[in-house]
Amino acid sequence: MWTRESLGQLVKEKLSRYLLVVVSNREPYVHTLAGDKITWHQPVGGLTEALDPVLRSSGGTWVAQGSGDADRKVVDAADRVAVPPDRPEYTLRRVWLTQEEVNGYYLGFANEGLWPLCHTTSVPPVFRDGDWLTYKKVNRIFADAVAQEIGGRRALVLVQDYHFALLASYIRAQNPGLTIGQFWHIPWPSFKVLRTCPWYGEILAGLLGNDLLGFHTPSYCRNFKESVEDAAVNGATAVEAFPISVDFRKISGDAAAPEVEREMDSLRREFNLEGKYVGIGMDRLDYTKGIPERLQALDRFLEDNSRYLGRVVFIQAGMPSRTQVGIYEQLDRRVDELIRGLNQKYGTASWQPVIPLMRQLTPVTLNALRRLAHFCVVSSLHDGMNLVAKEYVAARTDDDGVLILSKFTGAAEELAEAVFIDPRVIGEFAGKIKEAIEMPEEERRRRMSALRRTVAENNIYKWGASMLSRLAAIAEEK
Ligand code: GDG
Repeated sequence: MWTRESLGQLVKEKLSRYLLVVVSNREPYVHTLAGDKITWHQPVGGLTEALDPVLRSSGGTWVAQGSGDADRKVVDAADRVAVPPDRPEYTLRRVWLTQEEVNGYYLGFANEGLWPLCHTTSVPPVFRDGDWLTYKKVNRIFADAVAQEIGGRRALVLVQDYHFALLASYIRAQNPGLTIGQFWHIPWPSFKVLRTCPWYGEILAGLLGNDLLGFHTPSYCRNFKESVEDAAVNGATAVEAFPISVDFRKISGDAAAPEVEREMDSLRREFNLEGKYVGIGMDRLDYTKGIPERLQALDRFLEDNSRYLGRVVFIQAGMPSRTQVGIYEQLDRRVDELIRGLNQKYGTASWQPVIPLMRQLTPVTLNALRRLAHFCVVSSLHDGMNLVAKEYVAARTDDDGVLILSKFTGAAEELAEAVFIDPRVIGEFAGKIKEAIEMPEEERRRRMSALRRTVAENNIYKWGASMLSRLAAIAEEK
């Protein structure tokens, strides 16, 4: 079983001759001003949760966009700061972008173009030439920062995600001998869908600048290889599946802490949860996560099963995200309306079926919610992996709780003992909520222990170790 220690060992044995450079849009630590004091936090999102433990084991440099209002105050003359700020283990190199650059590259091309292109939902991608030019420009800015960090050293570069489709080829143009890998955290579409992007040829060629390209599942790898074939572009990139995961041991340990139990008590009191069946949904507010569908299924469940009125409470937690993009604003409003509608339709003076918790929650509260929940709903319409599902499993040290999981998540390929749903088939989905609530204890325990074994073994350190050993092996062959 891979652990933080064994990954650290692997890094020492195989990577000590190299500087490890990770590149992502979002930084793993953000510094902000609170009055005249500087504070810091780790932002929400699967990517940071997944990669910080890897760099903390390996040391090295993480290159990312500076986004906090105190970020510039804490960097040195070369825009570097040691992190984690309270116990430095590696270097964060911040890249500064103008608002116009962020609009075109991040909000525009990455989030209004590539995100909907790669996720098959009903939201169409928007492709503006101006956004594309800015995306290329920002990929060049990051390539220059990476080159500066590396200098003349031997390095392994690990690029993250769809914000940097062109980065590997730009880095390679400056430094042909480097070993570069990239992990694409979202699905890869079929060629029929991909070619609706006017610049798909350049995107494929850019990604083929990598020595190694990772996706969560074999089916995304297949889609990519077929795209390369159908588009008749060439490259010698190894394309392989590396299913991402969570720090199972840490979450299990943290979830069992006494302060989590105190928080569970206080949530029980605050929301009157005693004696109720508690369900949770816990997502970044994104249209790919199937949140309206989940609320509709809950509505149908209550409509069909009136004996559960007053006995089930669903807590929808999670942060609004990408709020500058119009479609996200619309989603926030729709979720809000659906929740209000449900509470008006069924609520009484002493009971509301849905409790919205749309604010930044601490890890203690998140773990308390996971432990309180008889069932957790992950209803994505399409999701590269989904870490929420794995975190729920990791927190259930009591071997209890039911995971209701959309079959359109990468996680569904690993978590075989979940209760599977097609989130668009509302009647069936409602039936699965009932099934989860009524599942006999013995079956819940059998399923949860099996899920826990899977996530314990296929943890974040295994993900990091497999990608890094592949990359190191490629570097050795050069
Ligand atoms: C992308 C891919 C892939 C959520 N709400 C709060 C909060 N969270 C945390 C969760 C989890 C993370 O955010 C979300 O991770 P996901 O994997 O579910 O989803 P994306 O953000 O869409 O991530 C996804 C992932 O990349 C990794 O490759 O799995 O498929 O779409 O860790 O717990 N955390 C806090 N407050 C919240 O309100 N603190």
